[in-house]
Amino acid sequence: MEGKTTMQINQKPKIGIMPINFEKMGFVVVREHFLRAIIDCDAVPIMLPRTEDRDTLNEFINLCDGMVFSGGHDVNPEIYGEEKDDNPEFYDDVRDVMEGYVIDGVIESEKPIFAICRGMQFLNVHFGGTLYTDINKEYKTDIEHPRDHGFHGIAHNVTVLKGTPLHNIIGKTEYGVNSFHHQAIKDLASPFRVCAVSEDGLIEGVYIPGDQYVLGVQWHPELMIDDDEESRILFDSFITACRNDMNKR
Ligand SMILES: [Mn+2]
Repeated sequence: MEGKTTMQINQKPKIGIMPINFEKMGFVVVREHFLRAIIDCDAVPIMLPRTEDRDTLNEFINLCDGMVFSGGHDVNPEIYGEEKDDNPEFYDDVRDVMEGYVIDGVIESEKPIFAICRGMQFLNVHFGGTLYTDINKEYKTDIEHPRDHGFHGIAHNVTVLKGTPLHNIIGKTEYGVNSFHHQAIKDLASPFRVCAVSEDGLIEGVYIPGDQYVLGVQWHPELMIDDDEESRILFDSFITACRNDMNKR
């Protein structure tokens, strides 16, 4: 194509995001904040289709340089041996199945993982951990974790544990976060270590030690990114890991 400007392709890391089922309207959706956060970090967001089809999911696992396991429906408690709440709208069995499959694929291919809220909870359950199905009923606390306080509002503080990747990334030991969850990690699955804890002792951040970037947070940094420096730094660290891995491949 001499004399013409060739479009540059395959320069930016491609970041997969789990879909959320919006059944009433026949849509699957992602929160727009994720798209903006990823584009702002000079990467390309790609929403996965909501499907259990393994061939399709394999294509996306291969295509993506990193994976965001985003928030969404509750994890079906039957997966960790508890009873379902009576509201079927809480759950998305297709997402539970596809997410488990994608986690295995991304772990096997050693690509970076950033898990948020439900994403972190599901990761823990997938590796054999358990959850509080409803914090309000099962955990004594004065903090309102399922709080309706707007996207940016700080609901509670977390203590970020020194020496953990999260502390290395954001460089703070006390940090204010939002909170939109009524499930929470109860028993931590064996590959994980805790990196953040809320004031009432709930696990709010986890990671897997080792070379692969696997980080989960219970809050929603994508919603705080416009006016919270640390949220931007968090996304940037994840995308940087994706870019570095991509360049090695
Ligand atoms: Mn919380």
